[in-house]
Amino acid sequence: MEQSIQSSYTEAKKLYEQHGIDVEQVLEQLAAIKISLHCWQGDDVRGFLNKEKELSGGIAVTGSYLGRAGNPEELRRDLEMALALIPGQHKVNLHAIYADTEEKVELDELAPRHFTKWVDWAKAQGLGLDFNPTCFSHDKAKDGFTLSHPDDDIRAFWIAHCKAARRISESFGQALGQPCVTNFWVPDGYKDAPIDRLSPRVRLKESLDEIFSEDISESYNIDAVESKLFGIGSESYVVGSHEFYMGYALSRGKAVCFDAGHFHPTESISNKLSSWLIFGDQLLLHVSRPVRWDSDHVVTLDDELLEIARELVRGDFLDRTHIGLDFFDGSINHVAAWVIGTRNTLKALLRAMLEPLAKLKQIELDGDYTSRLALVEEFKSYPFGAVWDYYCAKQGVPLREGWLTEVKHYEQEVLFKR
Ligand code: RNT
Ligand code: ZN
Repeated sequence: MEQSIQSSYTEAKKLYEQHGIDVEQVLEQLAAIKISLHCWQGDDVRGFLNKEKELSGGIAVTGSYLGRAGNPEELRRDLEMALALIPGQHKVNLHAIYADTEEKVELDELAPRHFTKWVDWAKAQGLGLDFNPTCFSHDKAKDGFTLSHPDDDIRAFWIAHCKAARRISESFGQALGQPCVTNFWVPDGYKDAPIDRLSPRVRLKESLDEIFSEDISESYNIDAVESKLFGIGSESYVVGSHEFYMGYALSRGKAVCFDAGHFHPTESISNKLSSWLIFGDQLLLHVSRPVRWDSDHVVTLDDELLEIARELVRGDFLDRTHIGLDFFDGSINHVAAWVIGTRNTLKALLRAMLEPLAKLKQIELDGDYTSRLALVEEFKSYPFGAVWDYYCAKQGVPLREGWLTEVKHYEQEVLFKR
């Protein structure tokens, strides 16, 4: 390791230690965290099953940056590139439409065999896998409804797809020796104010109960449900609202997925996590960045990301939290987007771990809010960057913006030649 990295780290460590922070232990804790990289950033949420289908479900990717992955091999290669530039051991999050198969297969017929290549790859790379049924970009989701559709046959199709998804997840969990988180998000909703808000919600509840009636061990698969306030075309009403899934997950022992972009623009998820985790057991995060709407921008190291990380650290929630990313920016290099978003998420966690928690908690209990504000603000300019650099060097990944040179090289040699 470069001498200056080591000496800056040693100096920084001394400063943190003055506040009782064990930096070595913090780095061990950080190394144990797995971030789930969402495969769909790599190809603008297209997938490989129905490539000709347009993205639907009220989500949108803008931008046409060259070089997005066009097949599973390219996507895996791009993920390998990104993962080589991110410290730690992580997971990859697949959507059902990313099946790697020559077979012409419908969503309700998908099976573990259609994902064998992904599993072999994950094993070889030492990665975990997470999974999602894809309840959009499909003819049967054209009118905006899936699991809550009034038509029995359409509902049955999506129920069969979601059941298939859980079996695939189970196979991932078994093969990789770590649980696969299956996240259920459906776009169902109305553009304009509905007359009947209740019936679609009752149907969604019944569909989910049917899907979850198949017993699958939690050591292989963990189910999560993701709410949303609105989408494009479902501005007035979304069936799977926050309250719906809070009730559902609590009564059924499921995890709740909080996506940072799925609430009112001035509402933030950081303030919700502690409430959920008093009553619920597990949490899934979709770390994302809404800009004026659920725009799914690449996450930056902003106040909300830091606040989310602080909540996880301060509440000691990391053991019960699955951290997934969910953004898709088609206007920049697809690999760089993963690297920026994941490194930022890790940096936010590191910064949160490097706060004098015991001291701050005591100060707050003593009612000394002046010191609370003063310390939190001063810690913002403590040398966490020196600790981050040391961590990257120790983990064998590029320091600071050094990763960008590698991405630019990869772009010239591989991505722009596609
Ligand atoms: C949509 C949800 C959902 C999707 C992915 C592709 O608003 O956030 O998580 O982004 O399933
Ligand atoms: Zn999401």
